[in-house]
Amino acid sequence: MRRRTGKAKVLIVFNTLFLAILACSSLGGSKTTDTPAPPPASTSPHIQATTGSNDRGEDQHPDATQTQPTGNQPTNIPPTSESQSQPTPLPPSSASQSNRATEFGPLEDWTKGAYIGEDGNKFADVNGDGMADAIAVDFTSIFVRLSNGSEFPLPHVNWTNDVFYGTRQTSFADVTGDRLADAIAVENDGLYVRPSTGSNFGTMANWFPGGFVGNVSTTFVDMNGDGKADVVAHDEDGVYVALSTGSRFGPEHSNWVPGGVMAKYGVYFADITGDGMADCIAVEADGLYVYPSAGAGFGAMSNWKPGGFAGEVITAFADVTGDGIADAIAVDNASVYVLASNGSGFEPQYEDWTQGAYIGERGNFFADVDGNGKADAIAVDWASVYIRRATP
Ligand SMILES: [Ca+2]
Ligand SMILES: [Ca+2]
Ligand SMILES: [Ca+2]
Ligand SMILES: [Ca+2]
Repeated sequence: MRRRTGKAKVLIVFNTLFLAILACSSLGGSKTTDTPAPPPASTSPHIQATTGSNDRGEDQHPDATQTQPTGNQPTNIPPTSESQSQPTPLPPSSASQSNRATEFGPLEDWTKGAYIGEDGNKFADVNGDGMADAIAVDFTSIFVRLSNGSEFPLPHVNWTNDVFYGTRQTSFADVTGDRLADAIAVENDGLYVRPSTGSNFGTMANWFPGGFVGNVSTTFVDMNGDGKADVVAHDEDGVYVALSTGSRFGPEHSNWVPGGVMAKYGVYFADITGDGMADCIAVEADGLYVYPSAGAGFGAMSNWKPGGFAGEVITAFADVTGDGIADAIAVDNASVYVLASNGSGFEPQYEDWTQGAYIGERGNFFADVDGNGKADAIAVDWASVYIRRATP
């Protein structure tokens, strides 16, 4: 990870030509992109082209709650359209789906129209009211539509009034510890942060001069439980962690998994033990291998789910049950399944929380948009942003 030679500056307006082209097709002050023919999937080939970096490796998407755009399936596919095409390690046949305490409720349209960021959509609570907001990262600015608990109403507000995105990735996490999610632009030469003021993203600072980027993924999550999101750079040979001081990362950092950990269905970082410190979960075909965080390193690894649990579309980790412990979520072509964590293991049975397909054309996300303490299921389509709330 870090080393890196890049010199790309976040604010450099590169690729003017491309931007100009984009300008024609988007913006207009309104995030109402008018649904062009989707060539979605990978958000930004043009961005990579400008980095001058060639060691991107297998970029996976970072946060459990922020996932890669998926495919071309419409949201809200009726339960009948199950496609069995892909192999999944998923739902162990023994499982049953009875007695759900919670599930994802009816489909709700929260934007009433297209809301798509040129460089992706993200969901994080940027104003600290406990409800995750809808963020559209454009190449010109970052726009926010605050949640009011039942929708993401207009207006969409420009929170940067300037170009701010990372050529490697743009993330949102509370790195300062005030419960407001901040904007982070990941560049090869640094981690640029603009802290949320509650109504915009403030002054930019480089929180890790020299750069700190994972070849596999770069994730911002609280690893030591102090309320400030730290940075995790996942490389083939290790999981490098640099803690947040509240005003920068590191500079000390260490490899929490010497020798490295890689997994067929991805490696994720989320607090599945419920102690406030994010753990490392390696999703393999034969299990969910958990490395519990001890604050300055991981404790002994163990397989929490022999038999495996992974999604055909994506696998994610978020607290959908509302007990403060992140749960495992598998988005399959046929349905969305939840495997709840009890803090020391996963429940024996997974549950079907949607009773039918629920796949966003531009990605599935899990975040608590209505502030009831349970992460909700978000599907970003070309036409709108849909929510199915974790209820009750
Ligand atoms: Ca909010
Ligand atoms: Ca921390
Ligand atoms: Ca939970
Ligand atoms: Ca919720």
